[in-house]
Amino acid sequence: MSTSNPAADPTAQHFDVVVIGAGFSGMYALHRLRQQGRRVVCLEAGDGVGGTWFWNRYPGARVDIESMQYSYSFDNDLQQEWSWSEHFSPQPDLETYANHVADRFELREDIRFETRVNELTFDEAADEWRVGTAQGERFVAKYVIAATGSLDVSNVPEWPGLDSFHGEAYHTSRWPKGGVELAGKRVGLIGTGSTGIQLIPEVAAVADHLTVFQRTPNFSLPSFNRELDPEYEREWKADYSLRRQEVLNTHGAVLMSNVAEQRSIFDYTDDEREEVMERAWNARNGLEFIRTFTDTSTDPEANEILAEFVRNKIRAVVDDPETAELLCPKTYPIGGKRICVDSGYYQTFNRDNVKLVDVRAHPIEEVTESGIRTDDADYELDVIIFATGFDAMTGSMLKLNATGLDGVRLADRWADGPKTVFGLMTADLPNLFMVHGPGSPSVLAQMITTGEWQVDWILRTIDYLEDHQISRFGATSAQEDEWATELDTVASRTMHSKTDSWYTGANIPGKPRVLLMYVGGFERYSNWCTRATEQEYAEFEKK
Ligand code: N01
Repeated sequence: MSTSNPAADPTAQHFDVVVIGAGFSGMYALHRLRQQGRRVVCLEAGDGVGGTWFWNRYPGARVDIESMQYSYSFDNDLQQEWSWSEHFSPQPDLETYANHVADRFELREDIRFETRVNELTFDEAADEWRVGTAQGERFVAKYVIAATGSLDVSNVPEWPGLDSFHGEAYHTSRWPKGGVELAGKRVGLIGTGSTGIQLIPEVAAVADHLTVFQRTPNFSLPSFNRELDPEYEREWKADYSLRRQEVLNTHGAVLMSNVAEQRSIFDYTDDEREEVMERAWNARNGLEFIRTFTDTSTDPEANEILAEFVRNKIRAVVDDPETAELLCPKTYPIGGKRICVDSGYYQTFNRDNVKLVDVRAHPIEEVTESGIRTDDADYELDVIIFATGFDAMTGSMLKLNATGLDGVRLADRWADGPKTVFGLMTADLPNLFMVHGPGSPSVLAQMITTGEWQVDWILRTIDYLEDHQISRFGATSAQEDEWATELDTVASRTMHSKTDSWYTGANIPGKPRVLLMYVGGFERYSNWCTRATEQEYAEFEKK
């Protein structure tokens, strides 16, 4: 590989590739680049590996994809020897797994922990990136791979008085490693997304009192989490490699069980479809329930039938009818926002120590010294938990403060929403690759396996560039336009773009409203990327 010139910046540390982030994709990129003999360093802001599963350590944090699938596929010995304890892994198991992988492949020696990248500048004279960190270190590399995560930058709304609160306050994605003592305390929790829904039952079980501040209710399905069935594990391991391949030919990079009827909801009489929905509900397959019929994600009338079935499940669990109605989503289609899965969420509202507050009707006005003030009441609290989500998909990229060709800032290029090619590259920032970037399937496909796939695409591309002695490689605006057209084409078939959520940036005031991920399915996505490789990157700019 043509390496960078140390004489140009003698105090900087020089590498072929800088990988940003030691989550699952960053760790895999590091491993493969080392195998290829590249000089590589991985810069990680945290003091441990695992990315999302390092930061989000709140009680109840758990993945909603089954453990046998939500794991690395790149090493057969690893996948045969590793055993998961639960069907859906909790955060501690995922963090343990990430640490095991880091140790097994001796990754730590090339990871710089507690090193947050806060500046990326492309040096046009040398065709290499200058990388600065908050700790004052400087790195230089021809290539940068940003494996910075889709959900990394926490969102805490700017309520007046935030700093005045005398109690403890935590955002769920920065939960202290030692845990938080909640016993005997009055806790207020804001937010009822996937995170809040997982955390609320755990808090209610230990706190003296829990007040849940809900603005928009979510559809949540029971996870039916359980110990991993050894027979099921044996079946998977017997043909793991084949199944991993099959996964890549599916929409969400997940193999589904066979409960889905794969027919229109209107093919059934009212009674028949109740029976089909009941069977799918009881099949204990978590998120799969939403795929029971072919048309509920595209036809509003079909969607409403499924939504009402789920609302009736909520009404059947929650004792107080007023609370039950508040918990029933009625303003958007089921599946428009990301579906949640839970362990006892709705049951929690039958407890005497839990109160649901509707902050749509009575918005939070300020945080006070002693709690939260809405427009009609004061809530005295010892602890406030912000389960208020993330500046998703673009937040972590923009935090890198990247500047590309002709001094163009990424923040300016993306001022009206991100523009990318396959979510892997963006014009004017050559030699910079993203994993799970905006415009890729990211959170809509199983992220470990598709992260491996994207890293493989990037590494194949780097091989090509080195073999052909190309020093500068970048996407063009014309390609971005073409990809934007494809993004719009597939988006128009779903309800995501019509629903306000973090998928569309609608959760962050002032953020452009754009559907941030590719909803055409992983198989279709990977065909686009593979075609580009087969055509020897004909549309990309090369120098
Ligand atoms: O974040 P969210 P999350 N006033 O943005 C509320 C993944 N994940 O951390 O809907 C009052 O979904 C906001 O209300 P509203 C998964 O992909 C996965 O929960 O904007 N409330 C909402 O209720 C998930 O989708 C897993 O009206 C305010 C909540 O805060 C993604 O992470 C587990 C407010 C934020 O919900 C994000 O989930 C956990 C305000 N000003 C997370 N601002 C699993 O694998 C925000 N809210 C299972």
